[in-house]
Amino acid sequence: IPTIYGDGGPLVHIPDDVTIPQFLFDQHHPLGGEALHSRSPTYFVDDATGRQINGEEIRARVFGLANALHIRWAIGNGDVVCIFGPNSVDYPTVIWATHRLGGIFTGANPAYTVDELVYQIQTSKATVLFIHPDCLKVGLEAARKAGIRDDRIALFDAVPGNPHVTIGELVKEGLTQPRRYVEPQLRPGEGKTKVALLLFSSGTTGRPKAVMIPHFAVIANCIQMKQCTDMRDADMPNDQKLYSVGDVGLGVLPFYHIYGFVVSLHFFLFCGMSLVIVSKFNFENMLKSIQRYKITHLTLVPPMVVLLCKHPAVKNYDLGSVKLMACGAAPVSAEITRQVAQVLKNSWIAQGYGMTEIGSISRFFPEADNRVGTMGSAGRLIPGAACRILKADGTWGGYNETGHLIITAPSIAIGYLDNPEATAETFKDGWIYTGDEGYVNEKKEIFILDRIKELIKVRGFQVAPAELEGHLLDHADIADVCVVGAPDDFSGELPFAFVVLHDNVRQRVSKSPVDEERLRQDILKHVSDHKTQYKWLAGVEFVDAVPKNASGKLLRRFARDRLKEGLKD
Ligand code: 4UV
Repeated sequence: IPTIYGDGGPLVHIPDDVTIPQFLFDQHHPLGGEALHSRSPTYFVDDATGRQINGEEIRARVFGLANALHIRWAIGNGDVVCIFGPNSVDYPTVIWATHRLGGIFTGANPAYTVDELVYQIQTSKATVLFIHPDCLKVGLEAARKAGIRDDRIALFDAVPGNPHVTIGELVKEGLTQPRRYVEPQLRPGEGKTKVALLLFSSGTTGRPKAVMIPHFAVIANCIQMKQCTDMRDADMPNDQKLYSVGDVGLGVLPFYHIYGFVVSLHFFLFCGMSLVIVSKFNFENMLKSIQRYKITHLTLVPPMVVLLCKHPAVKNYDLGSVKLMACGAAPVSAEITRQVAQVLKNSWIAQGYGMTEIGSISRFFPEADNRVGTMGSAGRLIPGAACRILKADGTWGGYNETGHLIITAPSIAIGYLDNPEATAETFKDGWIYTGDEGYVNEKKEIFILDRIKELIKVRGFQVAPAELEGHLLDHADIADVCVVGAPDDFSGELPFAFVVLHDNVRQRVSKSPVDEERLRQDILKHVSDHKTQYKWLAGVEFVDAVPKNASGKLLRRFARDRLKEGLKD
């Protein structure tokens, strides 16, 4: 089978007998991590307060929290700890303390509704919940419904009148007692099977599933990305290196998503960078932070890049410190790429393509005379990754041939938790069937042309059509439904529903435009009452039927074609 390999191989050694925090803080790897040991650099800066936290403090906090989690709740091998909150300087402490005990981290979107959080807690089998004060009400209600014991809830910060223990108290408790836990040591190879985190993805079809990501995958991804940039930096003078110790990254992408988790958090630290941690995205605040902290690396999603091009406030800030802007998680147009290069005049403009099931797949390899790479490309396949092209006729293609992108890398996940059927569909013989259609040119640049899986991407977030369809079918008036992504300039896509009403309802509303509009509003509300905002429907169209194949599978292309026609009828 023709296979296209990422440039810059062969890969250096990837340790397979350590956990993520052991790799970052306890080991000396030839490619990086030196800065984490040799001095006490600032790891994190709290964007809101300017508070700086250095490596020594983080290590102490991780130890204290791990000790307390063990003493209080006997957290150990395989136990799942859920974080429900935005990025914060304590967020990584919870992750690494969990890992030090052999536990597993799962992070939920802080904007989730009770139902959505209950689903994540139950699917991941979390038994401990850390809640940020901003999402206390939803967090507590979901914990009760999902069966998390009230004495296994901790808060990021104290809330007046609330009795739950805080991270600060736990850390103190753990630090004032002798070490009680024994940190599990992995056998050679065990890093590949030991799950570190459960992040959610709907894969090619169906509802969101917990992706089992092992320690080795995250470690491998950091090494792959570092090897790829080191190759280029080797010949560069110090002031032109892409990643240098002392650089400052913007930590605005959520740590509960693979992009923020591997790139902003772990990879940046591995490079010896500091991270400015932003809990709430606000565009003007972001501009202020770039200027205030002289941020050198931006890791963004397309709507943020669109704002950089179009927002009137941009001209009021000095963004000259930025030397690398990376955008990923959804497509960004060539026009926007061109425009943002005018805004960030000192910066390389990069695109990356990734997936929860693999992590980072491609990145931009800067070339001396070209700041933006090849227009329209999602970056070059990184060292260690390999790609095969499955063409529509079922045969395998080579360079420049379009087809389904089938990808492997040392960073691939193990599969979906408790879901062998979905795992078998996406993970085949060590290869991931990405559900993306595209091609790769001789420079190993990937071009994504279309998505053949069911997924909708709103501002980089996953929306599973099956989740919304299942919820819409609970509405008393709806007989059948098909949800697809409608193109949107800012968000990339927005969910749109084609709805088949029960006969009696259809007869009733077809006589009265007012009744029809009222029902449409009611359906929109049915979603907005139960789902977080980025899943809200942009519109509802009533149709007589949604086409299905003989086995009852929705033929979504009809809906997409209909949207393209502009719903003319
Ligand atoms: O599972 P997920 O939500 O994962 C992501 C991950 C994005 C990353 C991760 C690490 C990086 O270094 C980086 O640059 C980006 O989004 O959704 C996976 C699907 O999102 C679409 C594509 O359909 C994936 O299967 N997607 C992700 N990146 C791009 C993209 C892109 N650059 N262009 C087009 N589609």
